[in-house]
Amino acid sequence: MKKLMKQLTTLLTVLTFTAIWAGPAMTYAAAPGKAPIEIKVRVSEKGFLDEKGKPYSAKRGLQVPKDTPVKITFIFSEELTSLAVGDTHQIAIKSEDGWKQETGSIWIMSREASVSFLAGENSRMQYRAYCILDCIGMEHLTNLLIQVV
Ligand SMILES: [Cu+2]
Repeated sequence: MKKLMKQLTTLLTVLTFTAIWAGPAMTYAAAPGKAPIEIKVRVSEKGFLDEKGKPYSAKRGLQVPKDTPVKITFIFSEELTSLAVGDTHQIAIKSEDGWKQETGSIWIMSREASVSFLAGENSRMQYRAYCILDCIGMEHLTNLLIQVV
């Protein structure tokens, strides 16, 4: 009896791992040929900035190709001379249908956090990224538009 229980436990463990590994594989199978893209976005009291430090705005957002696995990495980029260097940010990304994901928090000692999603999944056309914590400059961290093209 004990031996049978042990075998069952082993079987369950194997099944669990199979499910974990099969999950992401199936997501990618739905989008054959589309290579994943990674976008880095800097976060500071000035707002969301591109890798060169140029701000995103209502008129200047991100565009991601449909059916492409997208990873957006947010990078804590406060200047050391600013009070905001003591801040913590945490970014949520939300779509028009209510789908939402949150990054971990980013701060001076842990500067990067990401969200990953399949662009355009369930007919989503647009996403919006914003900071969900009280921070200096939070009025500039309310509206990074990500459009599916
Ligand atoms: Cu913030």
